[in-house]
Formats: sequence, C-alpha cells, structure tokens
Amino acid sequence: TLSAMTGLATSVSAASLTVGFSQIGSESGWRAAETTVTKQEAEKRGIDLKFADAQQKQENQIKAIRGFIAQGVDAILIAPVVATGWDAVLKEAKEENIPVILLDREIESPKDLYLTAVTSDQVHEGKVAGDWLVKDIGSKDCKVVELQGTTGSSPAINRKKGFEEAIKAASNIKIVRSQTGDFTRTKGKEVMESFIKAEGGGKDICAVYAHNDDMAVGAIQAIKEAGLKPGTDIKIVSIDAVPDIFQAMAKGEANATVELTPNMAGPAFDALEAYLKDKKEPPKWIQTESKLFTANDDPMKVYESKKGLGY
Ligand code: GYE
Repeated sequence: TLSAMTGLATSVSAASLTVGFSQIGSESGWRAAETTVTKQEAEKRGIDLKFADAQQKQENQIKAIRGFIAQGVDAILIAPVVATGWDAVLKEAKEENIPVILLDREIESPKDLYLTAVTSDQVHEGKVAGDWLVKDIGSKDCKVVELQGTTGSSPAINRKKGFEEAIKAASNIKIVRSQTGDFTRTKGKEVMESFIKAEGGGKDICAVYAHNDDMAVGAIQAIKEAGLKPGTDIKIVSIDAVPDIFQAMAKGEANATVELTPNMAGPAFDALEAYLKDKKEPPKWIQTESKLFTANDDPMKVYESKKGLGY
C-alpha cells in the first residue's frame, strides 16, 4: 500500500488492508453519497480502496472483480446492479480466499459465496411507502403510477412487492401503470410524461410511487410541465431521503420518503475487520434502518441535517 511505501503510519488495525470496491455507477443522488461515504470510511481506517465504476453494467462489474482477484486484494465490496448472474465470479473469489461483502443490493447466489450483505429491508421500504399512501388517501379512489428501479435489481423487485402488499387490502387504490425509470431523474421524467399522456393528461392520476427519490424528482418536473401540481393534484411517495426530496417537500411538491443511509461501508468494514482479525463470522445480513419522513417533518431542517453526509 501507499502508506507502507512511504512509511507513513495510518490506522493501526487496518494499515495494510487493500479492498476493491465494484460500484454500480452514478445513477442517483443516493449512489453518489454512498460512493463518497465509502471512500471516506476507507480513508478513516487506513484502508487502501481500489474503486471501479461499472457504469450500470454487470459485465463491467465482473471484469473489475476479476481484476481485484488478480491483484490479490484482501477483500471485495460489491454493489450488485442486478440480483442474478454472480455465481461464477464469486466462486473465483472464494477459491482465492478473498471475502466478498455485498453493499445495498441483494443477490440470488448461495449464501456461502459471500461473507455478508449490508442492505436495508427493501420489501419493508415498499410496505412503509404503501402504508403511508393507504392512510393518506383514506377511502377515495386512487390510481397510482409506479416508477420502478433498474429491472432485475433487488430494490426494484422488493420495493414493488412491499408496496403491493401494503395496498392489497385497499380496493380503492390501484396501480394502473408501472414501468422502469432505471433509478434516474431523466428516465423518471420521461416515463412520467408517457404516463401522463396515457392517463388523460395526468388528471386521472392520483399518486406516483417511485422506487427512488431521483425518479420522483423527474416525475415532479413532468407533472409541473403538464400544468398540474405535484404534491397536491398528484401525491408523490418515494424512497432514499436525499436532500433534494426535502426541498421538494418544503415547496409542497412531494409528500413522503423512506430514508436509506448512504453509510453501508461503515458496518461493512466493521464486519470485515472483525472477520480478518479474530475470524469472527458476521451474520449473513446486516440490516440498515428504514425511516418514514413526510412533509410534516420540517423538511428544511432535515435538508440541513443531510449536509456533510456525502450528498
Ligand atoms: O435506493 C437508489 C439507487 O441499491 C438500494 O440504488 C439502492 C438503490 C437506491 O440508485 O437510489
């Protein structure tokens, strides 16, 4: 490592750890914050972090992981873009005794192929969003349009499932359109424009459920351009709790979000250091918190409190 070469002392426990991080890309504000926080956490602990941006492609992630294995890193962090297709490369890492930790998304591979996964309960997030809508709408009829995350990703699959569970008993609430917006603002706006066209210029739409805040922000823009009021004419509920959604809430243009911490690396490095030092096996799932925020929660105060968290 650099610290070893220059003779500079860094952190005692992890001074010689080299960790590869295969990040998905930079599709959302939350993702950018996770990247920043991971780099900060590594630096704090004296970990030499090798960072690879896959630009949303699984094949780039697999290439990067093979590169990390060839370099002989001490461990690998992966934020897996989709849930399937990881078995082969994870077996290669296991054969070289390189522990792998998953960040923020789950996969369908056998659990012995990775050390642990640091994620939120994504079904629960969808459920919290759906429960909020059921309560907010009451007995009115409500047509919902859904902006899904990246097709085949665990948050898209699970957040859809949880929301559907929450609204199942409310026969007045129906999802009338559902399409992927790939977790991006641009796509969220584009897809929302097509939903508005298909649903009577938007007047028939009662609520947007977006699998992340960035797509919600794109949808808010599309609603405004269609001459409707987001937050009142059309309710907006999403997930992540990025600063921008609190600004939208403060303006009355968004209604609720479920918080997701960008600090997945902190718990991941804690587990890794304990494992490498004392052979302490972490649980297979390290769950982060999910908290609901609504427009009544003093959004500008929350906005301010998000400063310095990597966004
Ligand atoms: O909610 C979204 C992102 O994988 C849980 O990915 C994460 C999601 C996050 O880009 O904004």
